[in-house]
Amino acid sequence: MTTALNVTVPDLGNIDTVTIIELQVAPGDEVSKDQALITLESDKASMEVPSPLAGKVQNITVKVGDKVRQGDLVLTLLPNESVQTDAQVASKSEQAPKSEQAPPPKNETAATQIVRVPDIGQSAKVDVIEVPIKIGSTIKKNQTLAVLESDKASMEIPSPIAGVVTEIAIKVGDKVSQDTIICTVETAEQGASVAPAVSAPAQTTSAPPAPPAPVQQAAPVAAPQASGETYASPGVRRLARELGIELKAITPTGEKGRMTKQDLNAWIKNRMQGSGLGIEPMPAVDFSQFGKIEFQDLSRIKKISAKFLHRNWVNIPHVTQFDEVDITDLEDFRVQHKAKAEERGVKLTLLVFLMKAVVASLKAFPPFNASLSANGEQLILKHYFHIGVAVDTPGGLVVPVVRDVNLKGFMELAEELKALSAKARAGQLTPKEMQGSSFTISSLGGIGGTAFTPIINAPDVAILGVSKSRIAPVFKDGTFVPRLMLPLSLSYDHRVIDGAQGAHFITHLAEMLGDMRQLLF
Ligand code: CAO
Repeated sequence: MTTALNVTVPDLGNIDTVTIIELQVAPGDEVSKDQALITLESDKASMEVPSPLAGKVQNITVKVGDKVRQGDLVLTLLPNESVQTDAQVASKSEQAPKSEQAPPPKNETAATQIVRVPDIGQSAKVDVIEVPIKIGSTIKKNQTLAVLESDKASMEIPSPIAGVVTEIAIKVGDKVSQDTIICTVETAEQGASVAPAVSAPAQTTSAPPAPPAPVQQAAPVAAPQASGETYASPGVRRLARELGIELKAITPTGEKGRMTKQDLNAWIKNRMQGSGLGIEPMPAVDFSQFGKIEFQDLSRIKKISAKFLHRNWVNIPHVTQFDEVDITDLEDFRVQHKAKAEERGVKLTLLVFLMKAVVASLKAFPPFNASLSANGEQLILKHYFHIGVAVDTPGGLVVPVVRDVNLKGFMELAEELKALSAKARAGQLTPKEMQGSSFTISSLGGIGGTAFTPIINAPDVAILGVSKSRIAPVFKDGTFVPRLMLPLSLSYDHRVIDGAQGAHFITHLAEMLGDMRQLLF
């Protein structure tokens, strides 16, 4: 039987407590050996707790924000291969023996300070992954001079002094260890005092460097706001580096301006979506610079529909055909039968007549009652007539489907529409009730507007937008007469339907709505 393994906080050197700043795994996740599980941070540096073995995360006993000490349990792991011990497994940091001291650069002067790599808590050489300074840069005290990364942690090396960088001794890709010279800094004051993490001042060129500082004094992570640097865990930095991504391009959302893995993933996703079209993604704008703002979460439905609407909008070449239909006689008929419908507890609105008229036009023009095959080479013609109806709900737009509209009468449709829209507004529609449409109607007629361009509810190939009817003068039999005109906006997929078919369809629909008796044929 596989024994669960306790993974604990590793040796933290001289650091007493650290904060959990990121959980990189969740219960149930399969992890490989050495995969980062959790990111810890002191006020000086961040480090990752690697998985001691390959296996499955069973339980996580800490959460982001928790303060932990060396030996504290962070999670339990079910190893892939059974282990013979129930001892706790902790990732051990190697103790840091003093490394050899590099000689100081030749051009030291009395006002020049040499800055060296402090005690980084390990003897092995680590990678230089960023050198965010240039020769001639004026730097502040605590400004990051270099970012170093081992396979367990990344750390930013702050400048112990303010001044001007006169020489840089390292570059990205170099391997460094304690006391490697980073740069020389010309200070404002001669003989200015240096932090313990830094070598002795230049006037003591021949003297050995000052003893390296303990790790907690050596590697404070510069606050991003203060230094303009990016604040990210080693895993995020590593991934960004592997993918050639400049972390500075990404807006961090983590605590204290920290770049999280989610920030990086969201940025990559956004780029992928954007680059698929060959266009730049939307830039992140800090609107607070222009005035007071607040954040409001989008509703769940809005988030879901946003994806589908965007997908449909960019994937389908839309054409929208507009028309105005004379529904004067239809409205008379509707008003005549309204009371009868009310007796049955339903509202006989224009929508049910539109649904029936649309079915007649779909029968006359089968490509409108179809979907394009996934490879784009075939039209799938449907012999059923299920009509999607866009319903505005407090949570956002949903599209329940009324099935077999061709087989149902006006009253039955009115009843079904009433039930479906009530369910939609109560957020009780089942996924099945929103699937299988062959054509969709989006009616904004009860609200207003003269026309709009509806987005096709793929895999449908067309959608009918309906705006508010109004009395307008129509020239008929040699004179202007007041008629009730209904604006229609038909969007169709131009890969499937050409302009002439679009115009034929809407003209046919106008005829049906103009004289509903034609539905009998
Ligand atoms: N012109 C003028 N009046 C209209 C009309 C039109 N085209 N369509 C409906 N009306 C009237 C109705 O007759 C009703 O009037 P009374 O209250 O005086 O009887 C009133 O407007 C309200 O109608 P309704 O909205 O209750 O009923 P409906 O059958 O027309 O529509 C439904 C039902 C569910 C489609 C609708 O309520 C709705 O949610 N529409 C919004 C759909 C939407 O958001 N689409 C946008 C998608 S793209 O983002």
